[in-house]
Amino acid sequence: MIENTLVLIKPDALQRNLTGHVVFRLAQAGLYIVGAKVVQVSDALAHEHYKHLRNKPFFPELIRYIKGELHGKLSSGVLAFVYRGENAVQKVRDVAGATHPEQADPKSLRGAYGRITTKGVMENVIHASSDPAEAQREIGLWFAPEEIVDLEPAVAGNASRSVPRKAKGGL
Ligand code: IDP
Ligand code: MG
Repeated sequence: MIENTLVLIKPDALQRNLTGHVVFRLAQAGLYIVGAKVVQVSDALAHEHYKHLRNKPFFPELIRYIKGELHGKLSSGVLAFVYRGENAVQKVRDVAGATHPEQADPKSLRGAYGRITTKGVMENVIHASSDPAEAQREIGLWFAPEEIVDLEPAVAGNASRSVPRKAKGGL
């Protein structure tokens, strides 16, 4: 089934210039981007996004993390994407790896680049929606409907070939 899912490149990944790597890995998984922007995360958005964790002891530090307050001025936002593709939610979770960086497969993004801070927050490179219902909720939080392009899979899959062909036709 073709699904949409939310991906956030978190401040730790921005600080370490991992964006290209993340985008490359998700393209290799056969997924394509239908929405993208840089976001300075407000307190309200951070709280709503992580509301399922509000009673956890690490919650205040998690809010500071996603708002970019732990990684310096140049990383004080996140990059937000909507990815689309067959089974997109699970595919992104697989590329991301387990939540806990030390338990994540070393070949996954979190296994390779994640860490646990001294305050106990898992800085794990990307956010990936956990299931299709959560993906829909999160995409609604981070994106307005008109910010998401209505690409069809066949068009996206042929994008690299169809662009020059169209260009020859005088576009
Ligand atoms: P997920 O990101 O794999 O879906 P969630 O349980 O939704 O995992 O947690 C959201 C984020 O909160 C994680 O990505 C991580 O940054 C942080 N986090 C989750 N569990 C813990 C924990 O036990 N200690 C510290 N930080 C955590
Ligand atoms: Mg989650």
